[in-house]
Amino acid sequence: MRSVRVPVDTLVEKLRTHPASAFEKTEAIRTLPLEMPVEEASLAPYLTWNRQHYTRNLIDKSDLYELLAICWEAGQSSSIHNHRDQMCWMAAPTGRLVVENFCVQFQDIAAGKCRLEASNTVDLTPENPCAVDPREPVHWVVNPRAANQRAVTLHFYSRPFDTCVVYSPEQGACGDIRLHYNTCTGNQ
Ligand code: 2CO
Ligand code: FE2
Repeated sequence: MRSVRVPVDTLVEKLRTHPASAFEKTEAIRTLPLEMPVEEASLAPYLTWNRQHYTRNLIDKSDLYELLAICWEAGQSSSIHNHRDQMCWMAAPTGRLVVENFCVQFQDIAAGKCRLEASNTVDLTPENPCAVDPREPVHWVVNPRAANQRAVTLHFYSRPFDTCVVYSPEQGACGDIRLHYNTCTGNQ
């Protein structure tokens, strides 16, 4: 059953009631985007667009989590990346994206070397929010060019998430990067 959409502020109020333990396993937050799907109009203050790269827009942040709105032009994708030892949940109030997961067969981050194998793909749509599997946390997110539409996704990260490892399976290379916000209009 689809629930009635709510303003993003209502979702934030609800998120803030969750104890630290809710952010340590996938279950509690996984169902939230289905129970409280977000009204697209309420995301307007957080939407920015860049033709070169998806944009990361902070909505809310505490010691326990951060919530971002990510804006994707048609054809944009993330790099292949991990979430370190943190949790990640994703919902798509607007758009139909694809998450492709990878299995890490070997990695030596200090040496910048890795071997990845493509695993499964999951649709990230309004009907199907996703939780990153902590046992297989490497993925990329694609807003397919063929979809021919902009997409807006909500990303819930357990604890503020400001670095990750990015991977190039073709080159067998990996390395740390820092993540930045394009906008920080939300509460911090
Ligand atoms: N993790 C990426 C980021 O925060 C977005 S893709 O899916 O999590 O930039
Ligand atoms: Fe991710």
